[in-house]
Amino acid sequence: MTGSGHTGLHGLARSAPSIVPGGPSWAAHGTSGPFTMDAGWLPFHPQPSRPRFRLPPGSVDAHCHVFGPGERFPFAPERKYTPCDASKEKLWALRDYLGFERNVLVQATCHGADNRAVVDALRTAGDRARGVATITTTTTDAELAELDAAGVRGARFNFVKRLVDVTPPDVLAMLARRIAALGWHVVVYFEAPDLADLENFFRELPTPVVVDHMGRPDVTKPVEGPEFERFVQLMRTCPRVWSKVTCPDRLSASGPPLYTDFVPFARRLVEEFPDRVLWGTDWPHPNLRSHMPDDGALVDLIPAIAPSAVLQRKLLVDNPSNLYWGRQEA
Ligand code: 0GY
Repeated sequence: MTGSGHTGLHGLARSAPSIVPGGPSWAAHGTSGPFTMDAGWLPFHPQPSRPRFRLPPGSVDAHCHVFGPGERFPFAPERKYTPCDASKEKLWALRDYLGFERNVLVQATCHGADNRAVVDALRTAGDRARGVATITTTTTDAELAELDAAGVRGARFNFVKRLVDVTPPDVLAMLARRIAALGWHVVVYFEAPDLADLENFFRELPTPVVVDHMGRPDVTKPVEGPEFERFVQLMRTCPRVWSKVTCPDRLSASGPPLYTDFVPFARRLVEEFPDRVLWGTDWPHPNLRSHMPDDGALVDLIPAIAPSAVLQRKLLVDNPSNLYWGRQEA
């Protein structure tokens, strides 16, 4: 056999397309199929830095998404936004590049309750990924079993009005009872001003309740102030409530790379509830307006919110392992 495949006819270097973040195939290339990404959409970072912080072995990126690709996994007609494609291959490349070993894929609202893109990704990842799905009253028991077999361990209830048409609480309560029987949990996404109306509903859910992005506090307010105190009280009084200490890029007003206003909020939860916190990149970071974060810099923020090796191990390894990989298989 002649040639290595790396040298072109004229002796010029012909590098294979690279899916390494920062390589030629890594960057976002719009949206495939009959879709056009929204005007002003910020695609994921084209060249994330390699983190200086060394993640502990077994670390889990416990909040990330796949989008499409649209030509293979169409976006839902009821979606509120059309993103750029963000494939499972790119997510796995980011996982390896940053130093994670596993992922938890969260169904994004642009795919509605069509979980095929997540399920496809879970099937290729095997034991290296778990998922959180969106289900409705039309989801059958057979479909729940299929999701479970693929690695889904939770259902997401979304209360953010710019993302979804809200589902009535009695419907959600009924869905929660169905998934409780499978040993799944509920993931909830809401904004801090809505917690007062929602917290009784959360307290009565029959499963663990995992809150996305700390319930979206306004981090320009004091960390000991009444808004965040309400959320801390919920976690204190309801031991089934967990929180993701995620999304400095979404919550911070002070901005990158240090996100100084976000840090005390996340650190407070990590220190007070070390066994009920999760961390994730939120790649590919939908609906950002101010900037697109460098995923490597997000990883480098972890020691600021989890200052000891013990806290880091709980946040990145033990907690997600218990919640997503802990179920004893028959
Ligand atoms: C996130 C946050 C957002 C979007 C979604 O499912 C989604 O569309 O979660 C957002 O726009 O705040 O967690 O990715």
